[in-house]
Amino acid sequence: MKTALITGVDGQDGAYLALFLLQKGYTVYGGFHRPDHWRLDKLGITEDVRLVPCELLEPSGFRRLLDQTSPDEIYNLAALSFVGTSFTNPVTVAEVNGVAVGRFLSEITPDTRFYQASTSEMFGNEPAPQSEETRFRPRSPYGVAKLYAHELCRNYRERGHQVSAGILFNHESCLRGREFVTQKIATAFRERKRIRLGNMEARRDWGHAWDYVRAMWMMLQAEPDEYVVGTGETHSVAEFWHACDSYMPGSWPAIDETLFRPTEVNELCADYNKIHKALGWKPEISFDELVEEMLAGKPVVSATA
Ligand code: GDR
Repeated sequence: MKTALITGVDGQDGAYLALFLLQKGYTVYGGFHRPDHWRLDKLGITEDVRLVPCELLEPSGFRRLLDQTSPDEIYNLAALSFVGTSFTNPVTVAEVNGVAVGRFLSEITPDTRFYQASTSEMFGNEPAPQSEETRFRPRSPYGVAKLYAHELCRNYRERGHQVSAGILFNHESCLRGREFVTQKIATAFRERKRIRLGNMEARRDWGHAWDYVRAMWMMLQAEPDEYVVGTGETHSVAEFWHACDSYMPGSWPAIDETLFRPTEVNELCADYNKIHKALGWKPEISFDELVEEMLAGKPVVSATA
């Protein structure tokens, strides 16, 4: 039986990945920062995950975590994930999303399989569709910090370590935090409230997180590499709003200039050919199914489903 350590187990991806790995028979350790296990509760797996405190900014924290858990596979999902606030706290974001990854990598043996959560934010405004060949030009402190970690992972891989990185495009579900635009919109529809939004012309490639945790696992079963993961479809924020509106009518949002980002990423759309050809991965949950789930507020998968 294999043992996996997931940092950031309380986040959307951490919770889904824990469920996925438990279903595969893994012993799953879940690193958490502040205990907030509502997603694990919702998936019905809180009792099955071995929860361990994980302090990313504490230099000896990783060593302790590794000694405690002896993992075959590590999925490093812990991060400050909201791009919007990274503009006002660039230093903390650099420490958590960048430097801490270096601390982790320097503690593991070359044969430990390590997955790093990289992001399409690293592409900035490079023309869509973006692939592994696209130049990185991040437009936020969040993207800059993630790019540092991404390049460090590449360096460790070139030195013979089993380090892979998934360049994941936006991925959502009903477990998404309310600060992200899809959940903000879906919640407004569910609660029949009018909200304020920023740039509704921004375009994103929105997939379902359940499909994306499968891609993470597939990467760690193969030769270490980096892969773009997305759907190849792009929609504007306004289109996401209209998709919700077609299921249940809502009130058109007020536009709030203070919610615009100082530097925006205009259009993201994944060219996921590499992972499809090399590992056979493709998304299985459609945009419409995603919207339906988010409006219903109930996960399509769970331990009891
Ligand atoms: P993103 O997701 O920044 O792409 O990062 P987010 O949902 O925050 O923004 C998507 C787009 O919507 C526009 N927008 C708004 N965004 C938010 N949050 N709130 C609003 O009111 C609003 N109005 C318009 C934004 O300007 C943006 O263009 C997500 C995160 O999960 C990252 O951690 C991850 O790395 C990337 O996806 C891939």
